[in-house]
Amino acid sequence: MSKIALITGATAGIGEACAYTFAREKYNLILTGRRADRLEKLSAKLIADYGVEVITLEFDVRERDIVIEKLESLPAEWKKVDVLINNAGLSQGLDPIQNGKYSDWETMIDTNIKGLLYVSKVVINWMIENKSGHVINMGSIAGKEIYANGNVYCASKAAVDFLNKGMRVDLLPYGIRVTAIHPGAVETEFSEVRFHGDKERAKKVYDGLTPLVAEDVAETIWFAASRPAHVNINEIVLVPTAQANATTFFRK
Ligand code: NDP
Ligand code: 8X3
Repeated sequence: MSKIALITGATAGIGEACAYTFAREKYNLILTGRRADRLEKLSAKLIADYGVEVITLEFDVRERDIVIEKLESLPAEWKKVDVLINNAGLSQGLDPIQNGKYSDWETMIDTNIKGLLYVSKVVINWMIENKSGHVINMGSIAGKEIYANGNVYCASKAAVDFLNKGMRVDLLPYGIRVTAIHPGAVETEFSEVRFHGDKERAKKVYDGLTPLVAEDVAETIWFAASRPAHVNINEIVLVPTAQANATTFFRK
């Protein structure tokens, strides 16, 4: 019986790259996101290219009741999730705290913290029942160090860091593995989303350096997921070679 991975935010960037990586490794997949058209295209390609089984679930992780309803609607055999990748997340805005937009703050907190919790609670209870599982939480270098104007995004990822540590303690008796992945700059749709669709401004984030690509992060996640059952990778921080920490970049 193939293993199952549930990936949130699989319609783009790191989540989509994880879908390809885990399909290559013959995992059956539950892929989630808000853009149903992208989920359908991705699912068709993975089925055709890798011969895996895929279920897509369209939902917004902020909508608690819908998250629970959609996940609980899965057939019993699909609730035997081996790996949960809590990847859905975003940044909105890059403003000093006194100018921050309430709507940006709420979107980040509701998605990155509360959405991650809603999905986790459901899937963790299945893992407890199944007596195994691995939760992989997408943090960020932004949750390890603060940078100017990063305030609420950084705080939301610091919360993920601590939720990761909390899950690790609470799930210890159940043999469930818990890992956080904390990347630096990865060129995806992330900066475009942060700057509300301003592609020019988004591009400048990666000017003069070679950023990570989504596949770099997906392979790191696969490394953590593919360790022997007695090994837990607590966390990994990965950055482009041209990035020393959250604030220091070498640009040519
Ligand atoms: P992308 O913008 O390319 O992808 C984000 C994914 O999250 C999309 O699939 C999107 O799907 C999903 N998503 C966002 N909001 C919601 C929501 N409310 N409900 C459901 N799904 C949602 O960015 P990345 O791939 O770069 O980001 C993935 C994760 O990695 C995020 O948690 C991000 O914070 C983190 N990260 C990114 C870094 C980077 O530099 N890019 C570095 C460190 C961490 P859809 O819009 O279809 O719902
Ligand atoms: C994304 C990386 O440094 O842009 O989490 O916040 S950063």
